[in-house]
Amino acid sequence: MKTFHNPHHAGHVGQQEMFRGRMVACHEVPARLDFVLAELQRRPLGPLAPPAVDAAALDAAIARVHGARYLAFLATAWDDWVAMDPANSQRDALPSVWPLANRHGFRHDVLPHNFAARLGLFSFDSGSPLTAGTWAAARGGAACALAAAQTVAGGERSAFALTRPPGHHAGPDFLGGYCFLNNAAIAAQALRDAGHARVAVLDVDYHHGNGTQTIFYERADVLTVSLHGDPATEYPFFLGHADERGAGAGTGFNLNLPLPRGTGVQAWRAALDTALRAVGDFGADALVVPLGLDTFEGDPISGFTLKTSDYAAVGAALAGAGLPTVFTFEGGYAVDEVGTNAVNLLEGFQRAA
Ligand code: SP5
Ligand code: ZN
Repeated sequence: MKTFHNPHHAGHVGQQEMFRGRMVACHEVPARLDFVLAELQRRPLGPLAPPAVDAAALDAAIARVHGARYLAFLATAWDDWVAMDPANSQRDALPSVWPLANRHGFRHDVLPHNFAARLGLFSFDSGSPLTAGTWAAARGGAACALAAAQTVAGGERSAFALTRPPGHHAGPDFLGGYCFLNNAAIAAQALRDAGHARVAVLDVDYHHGNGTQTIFYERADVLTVSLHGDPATEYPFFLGHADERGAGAGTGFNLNLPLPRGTGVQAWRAALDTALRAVGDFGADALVVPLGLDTFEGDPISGFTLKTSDYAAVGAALAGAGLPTVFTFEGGYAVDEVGTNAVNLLEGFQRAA
């Protein structure tokens, strides 16, 4: 399979994230991608290149998923942050005030002039630092997703968008969970726009793919399925329960399979089989897999216990869907092992495909 890697990723480098009243070192670091790239050079699965997509086509693909007001915010966010105070150039931008939801009476329709307020309006956590290179890195990641979708729409069996920051927590008009643009959603929408009638998203990251769920929640043409740590105890907490089945025309086209912290490979694989049956029943003609490796037993912020030796079979099971497949790189914070785990899964897919 072709891999499109993001040459701008290292410009997004957060210093610290807020965690329970303390600032702690960021888990989502540039070395994550470098380890996957190094492992793909050791065990090649196919061509490895930066994406070559038309700038106007890229902006159009991003705008199919994210709102204009949010994109305008992101494009100038760093400059606006530094304009607040020149000393901010040495600090990450993190929000500290939020409007919650409209039902609390706070206005979402009036755009604040104050940048700190705008950052809160478009964020749902204080763990996702926005830095000098964030916009270029996020846009470069969307280019990887679009290039991967174009490759698969052009007839190849699979493609991998190797990028960071990750994407599956980002919604139509919000960032969070280390995510700014939803690469998996951009790929899914690009597949729809290229003529695939029914696209399934099967999210295997440890954390619920809340952004992707929200983007497609009222649509019947994109099935969203996620297996993840139970939001009753696990991030992102406020979405990802089993009773969320979609709304309006999308009713029945979202499936959440929450699993308790501590879940091991046997129960996780059973949930994956349930997810794959749903993809088959839906009659998908293309598949997007937001590929998080934070299900790994050694992950520092997660709670499942999959082993390095489990991932090849996971890839083979995904290949069993028999669908043209785009992978997008999401979480996975055991940095030393993330490359081996990712390539084990992708190699398992490719051997079985
Ligand atoms: C893409 C993705 O996997 N995003 C995950 C975002 C999780 N953010 C909250 C994690 C907080 C963990 N902090 C642990 C500190 C341990 N000292
Ligand atoms: Zn995750």
